[in-house]
Amino acid sequence: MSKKDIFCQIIDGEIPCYKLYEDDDVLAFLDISQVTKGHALVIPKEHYDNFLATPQETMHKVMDVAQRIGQVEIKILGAQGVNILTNCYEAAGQSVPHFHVHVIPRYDNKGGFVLEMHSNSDGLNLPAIAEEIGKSLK
Ligand code: DGP
Repeated sequence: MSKKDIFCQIIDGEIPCYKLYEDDDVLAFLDISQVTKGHALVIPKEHYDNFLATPQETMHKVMDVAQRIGQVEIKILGAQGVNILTNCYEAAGQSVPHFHVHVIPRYDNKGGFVLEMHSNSDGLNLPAIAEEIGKSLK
């Protein structure tokens, strides 16, 4: 049998966490590596490797809790903004292979999290790219 990932161990109570919310399908807790105060993780209790591999109904339940935590962090923690993100596969920075959504409150843009997206569109054929992706979504 393959080894349980760390979030399955948290769900099963084998590893402690600072729990924020729990229902039959979803668990939310503080990320052990707080990039800003209140950095939360939201996960499905059933194991799926990442967002892309998660059935729609479960994904919606996880995102619903992520939205509510973001709203609370603005209202109660005094955050000025929130980043909500999920990494899929190692190439995108995923280190725990169990679907999880980061909810990262932002305070005047201070803290340990810098999200930088640099424009890199030189030489790209945008109509062809849109056609290639779009035709698979029909
Ligand atoms: P990612 O890089 O997107 O796969 O994020 C994984 C996050 O999980 C990372 O920010 C640190 C957090 N993490 C790893 N191990 C534990 C743990 O044992 N407890 C908690 N609360 N968080 C953990």
